[in-house]
Amino acid sequence: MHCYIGIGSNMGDRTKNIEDAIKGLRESDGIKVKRVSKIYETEPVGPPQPKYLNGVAEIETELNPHELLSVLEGIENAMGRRRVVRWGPRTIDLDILIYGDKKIDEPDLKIPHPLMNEREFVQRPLRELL
Ligand code: GSY
Repeated sequence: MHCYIGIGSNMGDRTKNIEDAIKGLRESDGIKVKRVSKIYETEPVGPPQPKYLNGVAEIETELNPHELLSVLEGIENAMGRRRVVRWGPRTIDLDILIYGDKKIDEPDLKIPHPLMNEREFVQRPLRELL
């Protein structure tokens, strides 16, 4: 399936975090990274916090949406992400934005990502790849 993954970081070495996350995607079974957008520095949306680096990766995957989510969470956890403050700063954030033309509305997984059309930090890199 053809998918788009949102990537963001605003803690620590943001550039390295983004690179490590993309490396994590490349090394994951069942995922092929096709293209990566430019990485943009963006103003934080939500509570006051440091600026983000944001980008989007286009992937092909054999994984179903829940398996893909679990791989993304595995990469986040391996990179030391802790879910402390909702909408707060994070080392790395990986979101499934689009999974083919599939629509899912479950408590733990909503596809397409419900806020992606309102977020310029998602739209700008995504436009490059669509
Ligand atoms: O939703 C992802 C985390 N996040 C971001 C982000 O990735 N970029 C920007 N610019 N602001 C954000 N606020 C939150 S929460």
